[in-house]
Amino acid sequence: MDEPVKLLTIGGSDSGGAAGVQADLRAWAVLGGYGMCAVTAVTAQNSVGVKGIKFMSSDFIKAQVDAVLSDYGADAVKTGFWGSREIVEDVSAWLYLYKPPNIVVDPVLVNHKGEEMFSLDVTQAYIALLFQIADLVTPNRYEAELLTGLTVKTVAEMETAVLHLHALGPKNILIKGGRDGDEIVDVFYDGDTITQLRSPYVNTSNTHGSGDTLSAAVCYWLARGVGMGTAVSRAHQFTAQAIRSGAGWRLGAGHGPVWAGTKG
Ligand code: PXL
Repeated sequence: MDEPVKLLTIGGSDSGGAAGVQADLRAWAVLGGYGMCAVTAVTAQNSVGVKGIKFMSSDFIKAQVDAVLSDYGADAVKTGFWGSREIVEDVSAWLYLYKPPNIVVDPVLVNHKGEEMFSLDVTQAYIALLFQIADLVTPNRYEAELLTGLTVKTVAEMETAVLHLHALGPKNILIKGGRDGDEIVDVFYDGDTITQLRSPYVNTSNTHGSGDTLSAAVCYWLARGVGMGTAVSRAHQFTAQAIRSGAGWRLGAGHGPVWAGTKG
């Protein structure tokens, strides 16, 4: 048997199954990777909103990371919903210790409505610690604004922002979820060349989990060793397909999920 790549997500649980570790593990199962998870927080949420959040202690998050990295190891790691300075400081220390390859940092800081989720010290800790070990950071445009202080709306502004974000330390930057007329645009910068990734805009509110699916898919392809540019481009296509597949689904009364799986 060809052994599946080993992937670890360190992020939050979404009881609604759309985002967070549920989205990551689903994307990895569909793609053919072996997914592991260290849960940072448990959320009570559905398509309408987040009803509650309980953070795990950073000691217990570290225990989960330690358990899997000291035994299974990982070919790539994704970070998601961390949400407190203490967690960023304590858990990134564990990543500095184990030095897993292919660290993808999804800086979950602003929700899809553009509302900041945590206090500024969390953003600062991301830049000081996680950005310095990240192979790739994948903000949405609101997160790019928070992290750079710039306005990030147009594709030209996304192209300026990737340069600013790269100067903060990460090896590669992908700003996701831009819009240009009838296309969705992600902007990728590898420290050398800026690349636009485009796919047709799909008129649906079922985009919950799209960012997680994208960064999880990049993580998978990095673990497969295809190289950053190819990983980002395949992940963009995978996510566009997941948005198309979930577009007509009526699940809940609000912001529905993307669907990276198959039917039946
Ligand atoms: O999509 C970002 C995200 C990550 N992790 C958790 C979430 C969300 C957004 O809802 O709930 C747990």
